[in-house]
Amino acid sequence: MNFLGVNSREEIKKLQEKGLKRIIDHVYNNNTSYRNKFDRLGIKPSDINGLTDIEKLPFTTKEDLRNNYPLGMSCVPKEKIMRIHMSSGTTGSPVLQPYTRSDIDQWSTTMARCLYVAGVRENDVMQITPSFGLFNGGFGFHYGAERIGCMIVPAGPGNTKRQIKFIEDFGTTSLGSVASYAIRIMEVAEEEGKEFPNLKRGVFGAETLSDGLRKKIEESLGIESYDIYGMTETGGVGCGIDCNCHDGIHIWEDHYILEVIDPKTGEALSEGEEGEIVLTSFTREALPVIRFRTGDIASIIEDKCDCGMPHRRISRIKGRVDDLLIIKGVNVYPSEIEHLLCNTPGIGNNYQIFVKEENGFHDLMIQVEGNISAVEIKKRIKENFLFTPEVEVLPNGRIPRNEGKAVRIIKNKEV
Ligand code: DLL
Repeated sequence: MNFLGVNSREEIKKLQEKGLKRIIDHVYNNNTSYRNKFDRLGIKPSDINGLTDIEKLPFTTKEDLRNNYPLGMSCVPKEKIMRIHMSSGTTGSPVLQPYTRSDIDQWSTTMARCLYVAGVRENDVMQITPSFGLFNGGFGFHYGAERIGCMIVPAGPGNTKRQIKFIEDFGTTSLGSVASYAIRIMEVAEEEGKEFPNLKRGVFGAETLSDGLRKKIEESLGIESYDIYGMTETGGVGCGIDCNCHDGIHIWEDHYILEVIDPKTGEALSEGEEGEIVLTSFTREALPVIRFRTGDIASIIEDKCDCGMPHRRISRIKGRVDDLLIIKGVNVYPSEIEHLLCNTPGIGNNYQIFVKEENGFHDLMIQVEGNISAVEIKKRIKENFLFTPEVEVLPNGRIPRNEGKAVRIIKNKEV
């Protein structure tokens, strides 16, 4: 089976041009919410004749999807829907993504490609630790691994000692995980003095993981790790992954049109400029998103990758637009603080940042675990970011661990 799909940029461009036109017809003709939005702006499907016309189209936001909960943005009759997935978010209605048979096939194709690029083959054993439920992670890994034909251990999250036993008992070669759960597996394996000679790779995503922490996990578990990207709105995990050059995440451009915009003005940015990732899922049927504002910050990498794949890359996700902290006039993403903490000897793998926000400015209190003085950490942060936060060093095990995504940024709460 050809897991890699396309071979050249010309092929991608042709698919995108045809795909954009087809998907605009589809959403306009089959969904009143999309049609009303286009009509209000005086846009007709016949106005979209080439890729550059995409800029005429309005963005789709999380709010649009929330406001149309449950199936107000679906473009197919309910009988065609075979599945739903959902992300709860922190406020308001959940965001729901319906899938037709064709969407599940598209998902299997893109996820199989991700796993293939990470080196997963038929003779591998893939242990899937994200949950199988409304969260898309577990099923996404499952469909990809099933398409490849490897042995699947659908462990789901939690019970880390049992996960470790499974890795040993089944000779797991490939671990799929939400990034912070990989940290948990590493910690418990270290506590128990376990080594995993069969384990070759980890496919981690769903949240930012600094290079420092990624390296620690790789060294401790003896694996190569891959950064997989995706979200509920675009049809789940699997929009892209880094290849073994590990220099940015390839986005599968035969399924997604990639743009980067200035999050404040909405204007398109050039390759190399950092901004908000915008994706159009032009091969999906039930709920294709048109110019979806992901809220994720990254930039498009200009050069062609040494691996030879024609799909462009984005830099690792730096954080979310609303994660940006402004402290004494300095703009910083929590992932940059994480990177510094990971490269500071004596600090453990878990941290929490408590943020107090007043009039758009932030004050920080950072909690870490480890054997290091708060004064030393403050000094390092001051040297790198020119501000001094409050710092508290706790004994190991005091910061709560999660089985899903970690809660690392806590806003406006008294400690
Ligand atoms: O987190 C999908 C996923 C599952 C990806 C398992 C990877 C592994 P949602 O719950 O809808 O879906 O959350 C999507 O998670 O907009 C990003 O902010 C963040 N995210 C996803 N992948 C990465 C990544 C899943 N590799 C939101 N690096 C996205 C950083 C990521 N953040």
